[in-house]
Amino acid sequence: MRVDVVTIFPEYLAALDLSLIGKARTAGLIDLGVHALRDFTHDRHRTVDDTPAGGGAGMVMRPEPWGEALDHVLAAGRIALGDPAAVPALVVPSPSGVPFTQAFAHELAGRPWLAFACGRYEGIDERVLEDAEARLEVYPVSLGDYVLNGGEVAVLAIVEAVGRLLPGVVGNADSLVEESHEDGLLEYPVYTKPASWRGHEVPPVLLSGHHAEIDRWRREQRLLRTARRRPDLLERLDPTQVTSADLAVLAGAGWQVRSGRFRFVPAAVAD
Ligand code: JCZ
Repeated sequence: MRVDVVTIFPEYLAALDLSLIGKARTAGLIDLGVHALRDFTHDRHRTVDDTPAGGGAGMVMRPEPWGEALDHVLAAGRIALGDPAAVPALVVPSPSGVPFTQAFAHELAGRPWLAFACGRYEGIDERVLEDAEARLEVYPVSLGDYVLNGGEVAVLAIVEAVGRLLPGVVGNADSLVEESHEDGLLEYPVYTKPASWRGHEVPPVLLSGHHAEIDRWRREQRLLRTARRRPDLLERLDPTQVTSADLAVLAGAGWQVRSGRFRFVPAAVAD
């Protein structure tokens, strides 16, 4: 997969030299191009920002360097890929974007070419996205409902989430399937040795050697943890896709099926 990133802080992307993604690059599975936005300015001060039209706080990224940078990414990537008609998906991190999910990571992992535009300040002049839409698919994405200072940290997260899904990047295929967010439930808690530590015990069932019981216990932990921490995920779960044992576990935690969805039904209070 070809990945291009445009940023005013190319050093930020040095983290992609490390660990899993670094190995994927060394193995030739990911070809990363990092581009400094200021290289596409023409003034003495290499200016990338200006005051917002209509007034207001902060500064906005000027369109001209972005236009030239994206033109360059398109031309350089087509040469690198040896395909003069290739088109990248352009991902633009923004707190106003569509939520980034594991499903979207899978979708991006199926593409041969991703480009990322890292904004700073109050964001990028909207016309840059409008102009790009005429040539490529543009995806404004949000990592979550909190505000970062720029798109770089979001790009690190997205490239890691997508990169580890590429064939050959994560060694053990099972570790990709058995994960939170792959089937709508959170993962079960994990433990290692020693069996007793600071008075906290590994749950005895995990040391029992009864594989069927261990599987049952882990399933129950996933259901209860999801109900407690992420009720929004439970509400999206299809009740027809779970077992009657699952229904009993959830009912014990106050979750019942109403109109074909899981709903939390508080226990009636005696008077
Ligand atoms: C550019 N500020 C790009 C994305 N989920 C999320 N939170 N914050 C961002 C983000 C913030 C930014 C820019 C300037 C992304």
